Amino acid sequence: MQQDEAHSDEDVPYYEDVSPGSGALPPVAWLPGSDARRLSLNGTWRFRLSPTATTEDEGFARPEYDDSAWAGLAVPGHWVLQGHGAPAYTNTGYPFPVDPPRMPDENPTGDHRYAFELPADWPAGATVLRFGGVESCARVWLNGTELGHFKGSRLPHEFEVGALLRPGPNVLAVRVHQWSSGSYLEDQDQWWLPGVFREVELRQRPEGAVRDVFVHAGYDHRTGDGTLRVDCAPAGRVTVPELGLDLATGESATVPVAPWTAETPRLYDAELATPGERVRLRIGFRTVAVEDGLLKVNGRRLLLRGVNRHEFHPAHGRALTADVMRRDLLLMKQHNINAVRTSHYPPHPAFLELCDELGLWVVDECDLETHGFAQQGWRDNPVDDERWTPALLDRARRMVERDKNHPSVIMWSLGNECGTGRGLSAMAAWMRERDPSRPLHYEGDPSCADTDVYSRMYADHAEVERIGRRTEEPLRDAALDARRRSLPFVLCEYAHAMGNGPGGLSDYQRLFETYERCQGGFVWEWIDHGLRQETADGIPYHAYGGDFGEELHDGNFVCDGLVFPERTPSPGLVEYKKVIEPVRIEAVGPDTAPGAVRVTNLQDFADLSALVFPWRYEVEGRPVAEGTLAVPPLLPGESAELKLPPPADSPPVGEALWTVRAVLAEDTAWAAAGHEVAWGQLPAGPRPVPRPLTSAVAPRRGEGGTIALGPGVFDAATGVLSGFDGRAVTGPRLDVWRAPTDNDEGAPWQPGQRCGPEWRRIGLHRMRHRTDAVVAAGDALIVRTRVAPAATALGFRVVHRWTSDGAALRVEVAVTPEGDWPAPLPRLGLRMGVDGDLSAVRWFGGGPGEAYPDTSAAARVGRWALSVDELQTPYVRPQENGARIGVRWAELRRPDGTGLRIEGEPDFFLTARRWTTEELDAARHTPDLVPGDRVWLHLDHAQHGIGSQSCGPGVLSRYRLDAAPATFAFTFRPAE
Ligand code: IPT
Repeated sequence: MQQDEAHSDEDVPYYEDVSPGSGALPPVAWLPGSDARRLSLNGTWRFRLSPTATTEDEGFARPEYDDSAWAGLAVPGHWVLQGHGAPAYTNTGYPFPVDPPRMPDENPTGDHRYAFELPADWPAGATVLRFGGVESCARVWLNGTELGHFKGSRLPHEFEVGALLRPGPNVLAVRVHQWSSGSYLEDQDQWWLPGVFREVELRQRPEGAVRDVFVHAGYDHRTGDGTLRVDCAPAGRVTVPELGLDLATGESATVPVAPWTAETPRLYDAELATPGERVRLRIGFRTVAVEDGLLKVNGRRLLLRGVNRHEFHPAHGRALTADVMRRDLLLMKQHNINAVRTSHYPPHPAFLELCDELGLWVVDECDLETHGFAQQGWRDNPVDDERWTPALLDRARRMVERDKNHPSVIMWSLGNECGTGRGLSAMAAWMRERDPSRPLHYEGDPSCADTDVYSRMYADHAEVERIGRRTEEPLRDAALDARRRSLPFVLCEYAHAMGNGPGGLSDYQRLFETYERCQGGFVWEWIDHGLRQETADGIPYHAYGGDFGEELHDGNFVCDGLVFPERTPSPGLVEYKKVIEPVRIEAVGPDTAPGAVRVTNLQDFADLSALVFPWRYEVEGRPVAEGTLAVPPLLPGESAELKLPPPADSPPVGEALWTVRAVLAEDTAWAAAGHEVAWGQLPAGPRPVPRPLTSAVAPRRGEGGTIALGPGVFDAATGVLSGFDGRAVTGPRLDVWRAPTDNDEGAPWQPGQRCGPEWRRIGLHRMRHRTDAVVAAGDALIVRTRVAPAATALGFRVVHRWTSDGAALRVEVAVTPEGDWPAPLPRLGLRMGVDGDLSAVRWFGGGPGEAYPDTSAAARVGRWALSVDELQTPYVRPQENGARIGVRWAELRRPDGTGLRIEGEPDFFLTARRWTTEELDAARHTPDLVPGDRVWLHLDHAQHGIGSQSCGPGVLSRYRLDAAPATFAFTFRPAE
């Protein structure tokens, strides 16, 4: 067959060639504060979508083209979120055939036009047209003249347009292809969202204006001096009034300064003046170094309490406003987070400005991921193919040049999950040369040949411990191994926050605090990427992969954040806040009556003078006394032991606890005075043993095949409680099933047993109950049952021993597993249905939020009150949720105040909801959960831990719920 010349490899169209683009200006620093004119081109543009890229009609770029039939489109924005086409989610698989750099004919292409008026007084001369970010390839015309094209979605691109601008009306035309060669480099785990999603603007460039500036501001912790040098083209002067500095660019000055750290984000206002422009700079003095095997800033080891942050908004995708960025950062600071990895691309530059201002350590990551090539053993990986190196270098340059002046950026990251190769090494070499002041990060190369820190994702606790001891498995190459073993260690991703979880955070934190090499990490990830949708009847919910009819998708793997899509904190964030608290408050002395508290400053730079320490003494959750603890302004790493005043009521009547909190003494940029940073609780005496219920009445035969015992009525045939205090109840019966969480389900590639699938295989979701005996034995009613799934000999023998004092009813439950259980149990407890109007819950125990065995750090003992509805955690994909831990007693009341009180021996997990576990398990989205006429209560003696197996290690052995004999009891009373 003749080769068709028009389709030879050499002839690929611009959007498929491997070049980074054509016609754009070299990348420079982002300089928001300038006295040169700017004109925003954001607004409602005109838009037309074509299904393919091969549209020949370029006439649309002509100013006079009639676009009146086109739709309106908000820019910045993604067209797929504005009614044109649909978003699509894949994790690692490319949603197009892997044949780099080619793309299928179906390549949605959006033609954009924007007519704008240039102000009459806009100065003649140079003007730059700046695109903050366009996914994935844009070809640009101004007033009919083509400027060029570019790829590199989350990177800025600028064109010189001064000669093309005209006073009055101008027309900008942009053709955007959803798919391009660049898409092969942008295989990040997120929605594919084409469009002009960051701002577009004109920047006037006066004669003698700043072309580029590089601020070098180091800090010498030995002398307390900062050294400033500002390199600029063209030359000019820099003034820093607060430091009395006035120096030429290129010249350096050393003066005493207050350093910049994430804890103390001290910025100095400065001005750079060149012949044509005045630019505001905000200078933070700090020095980053890898020294003595540690990552240090200003001479001190850092502990990174980080998150991975994608740019995401549930309605606008990656088009974020400054308010949304600020909201993220305020939430992070308020939850003790001190570091962000900008996974997996440079964020909007305004975000970094905010990081400078509010104080966060930033790992700025390049817009590069080629994960889909892993499926073919990295064959044809662009990262190891010289033809792609210019594109890779272009991405490295665009990031470093744009972001080089931010004190918050302490490391450059080459990208994410792109294997290894010559292109990556070339990027690293260029970055080192251009900016030797920042260490390099990249996780995907185990040899660490190009990096300055050893970084891993999802390593389990045991491995992190080995790394901490520097006894990890060696690399085959001895020299590389020795080098890697000398590097500091970070977990660039850990604790997969998908659905309920992550579990095991405290256990990681203990390792980071024990081994200096382990310098913390970044939870995966900050936010659930659920897209805001409505059902046909207007019920809001969040969509995930597959909800837009994608033929290939990865479901709800895109919802794995510490905040829900609308940026409300999930229990995982509350847990993380407690685990990473920068001050530790703990008991010293005997467990039951410590009497003294140890306060430790876990910060790296600041003393404790910004905090005050209120305490409170509570009995049965009721405040009895309070005051303020005088804590000295401890330096980082220091601790002090302080006595608490002796309780006035000793011995207390009930369970007595001290709660000591660390709160902000004064307003800060990120939270108001009084904001709680850390807390600790100490018992003030032994926990009282619940009063035994004296059985005073005996079971007797009732009417219609029932047995009565005190306030309880039982079905004589099954022995199941059917009434309590004159109201119908269902159960309680033994229950071991929970609606598997994402972490229970586990990811197929994770090692170890995946609980969810195993539980279903055993049949825990379809247990059968058999009654073996319902007998009176003195004052007690004994009910023996066997609870087991079909097709197996596995099961549980259960003995219920019911007694009553006439007013209350107590059941003692003894459970004996039968058979060789191949998996842990989801839960072990009783399930019971009660009246649906028992909707107000009060309890004394752990709260106020959800907690499971390995997610319980944030649960504090107190008296809490929430409605049944408020007890639910609205995970984007419904799953087990809402347990309250360590519950001593709980009361459920009707609006008229009557209700039911449940006391546990020992304390228990309480879960209450308006649907059954089976309904919860079947639900795919929140609107699938429809309240029934019952409240279903789970009174659990135990729960299996949560772990992080949706993309990490499973439940640690100490949090496993293995099938084993157990006894526990509950007392039911009418609420008083
Ligand atoms: C890791 C990715 O880096 C991240 O983008 C995200 O996909 C995360 O996993 C899971 O949510 S890669 C994984 C295969 C370990």
